[in-house]
Amino acid sequence: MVTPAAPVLVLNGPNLNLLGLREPAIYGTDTLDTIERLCHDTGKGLGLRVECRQSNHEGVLIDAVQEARTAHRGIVINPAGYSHTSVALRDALAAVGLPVVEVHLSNIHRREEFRHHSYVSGVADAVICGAGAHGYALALTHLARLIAVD
Ligand code: CA2
Repeated sequence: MVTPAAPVLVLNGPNLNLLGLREPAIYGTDTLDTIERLCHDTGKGLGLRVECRQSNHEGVLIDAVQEARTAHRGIVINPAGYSHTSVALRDALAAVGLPVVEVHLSNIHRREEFRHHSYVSGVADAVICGAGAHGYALALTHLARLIAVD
């Protein structure tokens, strides 16, 4: 029997479960559910199986990254607020040994100063920000290239 290729992980951080319900001027009107469907559809077109997870808890995100080491082929992550605070999440991503693409819906560089720095960016293979929900499709497309050359 041929073992099916492992999926890629799309990991969303704190408060992204509120997408579409508040702050549409900044984050758009798409819900997390819509974004996850976009990821599954984009993955299908790229020949990638996609698994999506969201958590509001730093430790749960870190556990998901650690588990991805053996269960997934790559990670697309929107660390949300933890981008700007979490050395622990950065350390987990640095150790995972998989291609990582960081995505942000908004252009974090056009926003408040405290959002300009992401701890995750220094360990990500690529960073996409400001493209809204489409950024996830771009991130998966790039992840597929990184996996292909691996
Ligand atoms: O632009 C992004 O994707 C962010 O990662 C979103 C984070 C923010 O802390 C980052 O600086 C940039 C916030 C996600 C919170 O999303 C909400 C959505 C609707 C209502 C309230 C929060």
